Amino acid sequence: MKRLFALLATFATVLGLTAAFSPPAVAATGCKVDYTVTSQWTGGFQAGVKITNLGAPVTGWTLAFTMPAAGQKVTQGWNATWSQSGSAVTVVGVDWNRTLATGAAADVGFTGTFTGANPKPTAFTLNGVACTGSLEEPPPVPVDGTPVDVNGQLHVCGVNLCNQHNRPVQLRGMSTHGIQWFDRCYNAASLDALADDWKSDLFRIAMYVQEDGYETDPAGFTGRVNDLVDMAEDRGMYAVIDFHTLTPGDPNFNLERAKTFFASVAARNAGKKNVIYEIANEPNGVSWSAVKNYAEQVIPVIRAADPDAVVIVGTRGWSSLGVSDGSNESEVVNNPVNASNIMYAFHFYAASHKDNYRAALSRAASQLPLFVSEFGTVSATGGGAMDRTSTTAWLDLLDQLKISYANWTYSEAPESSAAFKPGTCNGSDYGSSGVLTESGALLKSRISTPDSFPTS
Ligand code: IDC
Repeated sequence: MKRLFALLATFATVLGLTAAFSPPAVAATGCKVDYTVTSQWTGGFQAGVKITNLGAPVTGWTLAFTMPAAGQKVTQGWNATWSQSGSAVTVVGVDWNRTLATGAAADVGFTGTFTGANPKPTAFTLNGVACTGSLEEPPPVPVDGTPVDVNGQLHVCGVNLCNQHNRPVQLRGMSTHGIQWFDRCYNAASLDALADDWKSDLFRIAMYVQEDGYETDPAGFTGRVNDLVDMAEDRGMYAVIDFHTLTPGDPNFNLERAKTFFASVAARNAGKKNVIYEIANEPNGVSWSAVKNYAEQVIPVIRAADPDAVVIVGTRGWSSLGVSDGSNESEVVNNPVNASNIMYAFHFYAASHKDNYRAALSRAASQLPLFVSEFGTVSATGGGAMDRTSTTAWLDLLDQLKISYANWTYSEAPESSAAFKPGTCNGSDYGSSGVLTESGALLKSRISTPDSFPTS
């Protein structure tokens, strides 16, 4: 017997089959791969790979595939451990997605480079079994309950926003305009429409500090923010309390106001599960170290009153992770805010901010927890033509990376970033095609698709 084994082993080695004598990988009897290039630019691209296990449940998986063209290289992957040797790419599931029941899927993705052509990869295998499955995708099963019912208290886990089941979630929703100007747009009917018709998961409350905002009436604005938090909570939506600093761009200008404001709203809302604090909308004209210093003074004030809420920290260059100031995410990666359970804001305006911003977000997404707490479909002025192509590329990327977002604005402001036509807020219709702008119609179509929040 021993002799036979040795003989077989020798024979196998000659044939290059030593792996046959290793402990068997957990077998899958079938699989399906959906490969989608979500965005492509000169010499670079981003792709999503959805792996569906059609075989027996697996407790660990390795996806392998071949890059057909010589210049195709994976530069950065996410939601798995990625490696490449020549044309062979290997993708190994990580802690939270390595178990796949029959029919379950894992979403992974990567950014890559290419020279010349960028053909679709071939020869996908899952644990060594060819992925030839072509079962129709079942439509996502809408879960019962509101976003807050299903997800409960959120927290940051790794680079993701996670729900009460410790699973990554993406929240999709809308931001108010400045509540000092468009308060009339936030009432029972508009919040009902946002929750029921738009099926929004979150509502960002943009409380400007200057420009006739908070500084003119701290008690009044604090009260109004709290009322809007309650209105969101009543409808099962998350509320982002946005301390909307903009001009001046150094958040330290408002440090004392921020401490006063957040001490108050954090104490008042500590018992709620739906509140996320955003401490500085868009730092600009200021160094990252100054923003970090501000954050490290404001976050403890929030934690003292509300220890478990997620906090979003603005980033340099109008929350572009420094990109709009000629820097990039490395200044944050190398010098992160000294606090836990925080995310970093990334803002973009689709007609102004394109491939290099998408590339920065893609790189940063595997290293930093990111939250797109504001973006527009138009130019950074809030006006100009809607850029459908760029907006779609952005939203596909955010969906792929499970990055939460809020769109500027759920308002009737006379500018193309607003979702409603002027005059809408005099009425009670906040959802039909007659009241929506081009941007509003696009956002409603994106936000209202079923959520697929993990429930266990
Ligand atoms: C814009 C509003 C506009 C207002 C202006 C000044 O759309 O009506 O006059 O602010 O307050 C941001 C800011 C956000 C801007 C928006 C569009 O966070 O306050 O709103 N924008 O310019 N960053 C990038 C773009």
